[in-house]
Amino acid sequence: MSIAAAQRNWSKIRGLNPGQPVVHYGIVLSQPQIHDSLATISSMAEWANQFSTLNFSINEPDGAPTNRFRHVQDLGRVMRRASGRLMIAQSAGNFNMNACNVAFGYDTSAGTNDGILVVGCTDKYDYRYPVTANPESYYFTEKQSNYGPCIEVWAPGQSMTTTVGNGSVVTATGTSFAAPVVAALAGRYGDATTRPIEREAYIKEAADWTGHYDGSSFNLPIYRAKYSPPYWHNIPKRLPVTGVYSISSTTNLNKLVDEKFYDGIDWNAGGGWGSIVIDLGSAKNLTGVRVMIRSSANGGTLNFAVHGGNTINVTAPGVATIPNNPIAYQGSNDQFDLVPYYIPISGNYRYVMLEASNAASWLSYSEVEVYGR
Ligand SMILES: [Ca+2]
Ligand SMILES: [Ca+2]
Repeated sequence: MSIAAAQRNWSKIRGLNPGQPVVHYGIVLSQPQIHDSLATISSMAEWANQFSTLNFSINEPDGAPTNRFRHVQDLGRVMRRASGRLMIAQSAGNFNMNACNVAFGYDTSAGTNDGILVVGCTDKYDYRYPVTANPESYYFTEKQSNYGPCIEVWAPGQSMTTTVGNGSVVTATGTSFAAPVVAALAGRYGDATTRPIEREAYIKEAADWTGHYDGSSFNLPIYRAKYSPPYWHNIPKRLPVTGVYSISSTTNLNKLVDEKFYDGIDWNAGGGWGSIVIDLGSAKNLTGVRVMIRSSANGGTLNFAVHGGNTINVTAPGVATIPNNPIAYQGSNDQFDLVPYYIPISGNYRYVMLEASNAASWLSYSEVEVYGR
């Protein structure tokens, strides 16, 4: 919290966004507690009508038998759930190992447009921080920042002055300090309507190469998070929606675009296949569709086809299709209840038709967003 929002305290403490409102959600580090807290805080954000940023300085301990933050594991899934509302900055861990083994990721890679950033930690010279002693009474001594393809951005976190529980000031090191730097930068962009993947795009566009590599077997370039004004970056934005149609079911059509992900009032196709058409009001330069699914399955095939068009065939109130014109296909086999999918698309179209076939569950969405420029 001191990194993100502290007012100057004349003891070398000052946050990146002094005075920024922060909700602190302290928890016991058990799996049920982490799971429930992530679900609760994202639902609280929805209750408050806010899209915001979540700092998450937690990862698996060294030697953990399973990485529960993998995208298909329990904690990875609840992170994906929360990413509907909150851009998550997660610490990469401090064991000098591949962060894919202890933090969020898709086995061997990070995800673009998933609203989640795993953050590596640099020293003040922008190198991956070396082995650093910490004050043992407060922190473990950290081996070295984790590395690898699940890290999307880096930030400083070595030898940070910080206050501890009794109010004294210590110097400490770790990715736990780097993640809130990114969370604070992400929090500077936009407002309470700015979507997690928009914040993620700002951070990734603004990051610059340090000229250094991580020095691991991957030897990936170190991109440093920094702030630059939003107007420098022509990132894709969520597009306003003027109408929604479906030939599958017209019940709760408006709930697809009511900015609620977790309220339990959802559009349901009434079977395994369904189609919806989204009207953007005028032709837009499209970049992607993000859809939060509901599902009765844990795993199982879910296939999407996206069509673009500039004419619509309305046959009854709320019932319409557009001519077949596929602009993207995406298959998945990692479906769970309340996880989002991002489907990249391109072209200039007013109407977007999203067809999906679910082999493992009824087909249902709690929210759909279309992005473009
Ligand atoms: Ca990401
Ligand atoms: Ca909704």
